[in-house]
Amino acid sequence: MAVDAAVARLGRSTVDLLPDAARPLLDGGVGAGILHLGLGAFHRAHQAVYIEDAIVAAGGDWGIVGVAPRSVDILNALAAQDRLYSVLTVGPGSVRPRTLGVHVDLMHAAADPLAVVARLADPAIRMVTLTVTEKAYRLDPVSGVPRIDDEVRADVVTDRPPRTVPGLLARGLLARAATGAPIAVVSCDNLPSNGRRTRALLEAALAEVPGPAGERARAWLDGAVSFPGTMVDRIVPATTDATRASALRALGVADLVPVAAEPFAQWVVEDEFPGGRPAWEHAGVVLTDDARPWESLKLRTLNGVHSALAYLGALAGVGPIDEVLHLPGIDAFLDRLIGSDIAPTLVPPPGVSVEAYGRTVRERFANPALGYRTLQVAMDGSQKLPQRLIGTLVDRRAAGARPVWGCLVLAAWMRFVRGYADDGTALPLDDPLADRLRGAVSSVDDKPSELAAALFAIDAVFPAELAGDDEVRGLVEHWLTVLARGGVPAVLAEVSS
Ligand code: CS2
Repeated sequence: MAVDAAVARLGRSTVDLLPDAARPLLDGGVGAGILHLGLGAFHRAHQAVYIEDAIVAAGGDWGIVGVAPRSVDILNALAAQDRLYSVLTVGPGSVRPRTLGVHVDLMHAAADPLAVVARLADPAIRMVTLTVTEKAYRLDPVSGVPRIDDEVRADVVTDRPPRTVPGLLARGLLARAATGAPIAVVSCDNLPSNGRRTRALLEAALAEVPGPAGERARAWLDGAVSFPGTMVDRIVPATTDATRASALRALGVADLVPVAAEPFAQWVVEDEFPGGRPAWEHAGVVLTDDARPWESLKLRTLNGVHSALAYLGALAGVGPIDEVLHLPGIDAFLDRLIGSDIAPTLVPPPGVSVEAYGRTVRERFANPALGYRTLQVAMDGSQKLPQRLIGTLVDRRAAGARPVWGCLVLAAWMRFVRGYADDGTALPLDDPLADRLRGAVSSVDDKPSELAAALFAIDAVFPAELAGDDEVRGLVEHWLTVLARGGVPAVLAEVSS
């Protein structure tokens, strides 16, 4: 959307034009305390809101230094708006706008990584938060073990400006170790045990650093750096022109970087912050000493079901996630997927039932105002499926069960990777392993057993025990056969029969 010259643009000088309920709650006088990496929509509608709410409730210099790792578009737009943007909370027929003003500074890591490294060493910064997506951690997706490849190693052991996220963080921590100031590194990405994995990643990166500087950094990391695990949850679709038009209607001024989000939000955080933290107990954050039961519940149920809807929907030619829920038979399928395959693998947090959680999740997905696209959820499947689905399948097999419905989801992903919807329309494959995945399927003919064999052979996605499991192979081939014969309607008809 171009900015119409006749329409005022959101900024500190135009806040008086906003409806009262949408005026920023902070006036910009807050000091920086958090450096956040990843300025995407999710961060702006999730952590930023909780951080701002805590500052509004109880004060504290916890303003956010927002760092864009690569793309500069959001950063430039935010800068032109005095770092203000709106969050539109959307429900069926309702839009509630709010203007956030918690970002106190902006930086572009790709343009000046060394400035970010220096900022990480600034003792005023007492927390780093991350929304960089699964792939940026460069973990082995199957085992979750860090992979320190040549690029990360060069980032850490040379003086060159770092190019990778692990390299940037490790260099920042190295610089900070020299000051001795404590800090918390908080992953807000959808990875299991995200805190523990981030710690393992940075330990592995710093293990590359030779000499006394390396030794000092490792000892400091051990004693003064925490990696609290978190479960983050809010459905936040990518911003589109429709979001910008809706922001203009709701605000009366133009916002080029608004975010639309569902009413529900949840943040469960392990309460381990050696440099202090915002007063999140006043902002609705659940503080705990172990976030893992929440993480597994959310990853396997919410994200697992989201991916199931994404692949089935994309194959059926459905754009928005909420419309996938209208496919005949989908309810029966989700009941079985959650009840028979997912729930038995989980030990949910006290007082929470997986089935009830699953029902809430389905109601949230049904929100027609969100317009979340199946293709958005479908992207990066090789990085997402291990924690969303494959872990569930492995656990069910270890318990001697046949995960029939989970295997249907796997078959849908395989057919999605093959690249065509049920009606023959080409489907894009947006995935860091796209070349490998497409390469594997391009040479096989359409026989389900060959398609399955080609993809199960990719050890960056499938653990050996699953790839070599004839029972699982048989179930996946069965569903691929039904998909080839009659597409998604045939599969869903068989579920209910
Ligand atoms: C989604 C998530 O795009 C996706 O992969 O499953 O972004 C999901 O909307 C969030 O995790 C909800 O908290």
